[in-house]
Amino acid sequence: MRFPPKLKSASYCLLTTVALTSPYTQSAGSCAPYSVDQSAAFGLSSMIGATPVTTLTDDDTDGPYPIGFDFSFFDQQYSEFYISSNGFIAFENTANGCCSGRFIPTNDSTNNLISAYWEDFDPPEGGTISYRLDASAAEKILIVEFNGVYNFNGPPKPNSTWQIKLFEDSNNIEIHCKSCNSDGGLNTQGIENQDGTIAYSANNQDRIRKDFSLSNDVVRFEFGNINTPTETQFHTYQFLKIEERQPMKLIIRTSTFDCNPGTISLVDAPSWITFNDNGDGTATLTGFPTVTLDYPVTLTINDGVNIIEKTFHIEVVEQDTLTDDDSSEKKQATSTPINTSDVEENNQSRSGSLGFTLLGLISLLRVFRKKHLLN
Ligand SMILES: [Ca+2]
Ligand SMILES: [Ca+2]
Repeated sequence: MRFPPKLKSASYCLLTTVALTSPYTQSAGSCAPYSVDQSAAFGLSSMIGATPVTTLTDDDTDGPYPIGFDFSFFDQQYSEFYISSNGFIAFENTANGCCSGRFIPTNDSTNNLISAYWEDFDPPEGGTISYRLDASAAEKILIVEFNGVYNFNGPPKPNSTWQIKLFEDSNNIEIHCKSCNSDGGLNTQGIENQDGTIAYSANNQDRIRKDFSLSNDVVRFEFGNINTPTETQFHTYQFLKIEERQPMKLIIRTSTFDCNPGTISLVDAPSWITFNDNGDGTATLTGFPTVTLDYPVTLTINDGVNIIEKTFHIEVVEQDTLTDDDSSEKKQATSTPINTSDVEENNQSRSGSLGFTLLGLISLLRVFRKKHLLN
């Protein structure tokens, strides 16, 4: 469902996490257990004899339902799955993902999932949701179908039809979008691992929290087809914008040519920034900026063979000047990414006073704005 603008804004910052960016076909800091293939033939499977799922209401998850075989997802075995009415399935009873497709990977309340076309869907408005085990071939296939399902506020918006298929032997995943029709919201298609640290999606980031539609489209996530990085690189935006007098926690992600974590070192940064190499291919920058300025920060990764140096810019702006319109998409458009990118920030430096952890610069700022408004 959608909230009235003011209420939605408040709820949004409590329920939603937003990362500035997200990967694509592999995670920074590790080698990839999946490859993404868009060359397979599109085709919806027969749903004759399928089990209907009639209990899903708006913004709801239901399950567990039987997969029908043991399925390996990011190296974990599952025999059951859950369905969210907002367009994804999961291997644990996650939040329902209201009310639009989120960034993946993001460690939030919705992880461990396969998203065909995550947005604000509302099953009671029409269409059917069902699942079926196809055991007609040597390799069993689980098919989960959304057929003619409407977004919230339903007709006259166009409905959407897709299938998610899980394959027993290969542990591959296919998403077949017959008609995934945007209502102008932000959709997410892809897969995300158990702790929200690795995700895969087709077309780089064009299907992660974006307004897109698909017709007769298929994406296959092939398990065990290792995408070994061929170079050592930073996965973080070159330019970041934050507000003054707010605690900053910024995670820099890197990956190396051999998939082993490199050593990240600080070369140059303003005195208010504290640097830590986390030893897992990430480094954390924390600090409390009090002066508005453009601050260059220079880091290196040592992958054991070469040392890669990169300079980032953190622009500190006046308080309350970043608006909700400073959406991550706009930031993304105006930033210069260094290859792919991944930036996270959370409010742990607030001593847990909010009782939860947020990832994402935008969320943090929204929380502060909300607190400011409430105070
Ligand atoms: Ca997540
Ligand atoms: Ca919904």
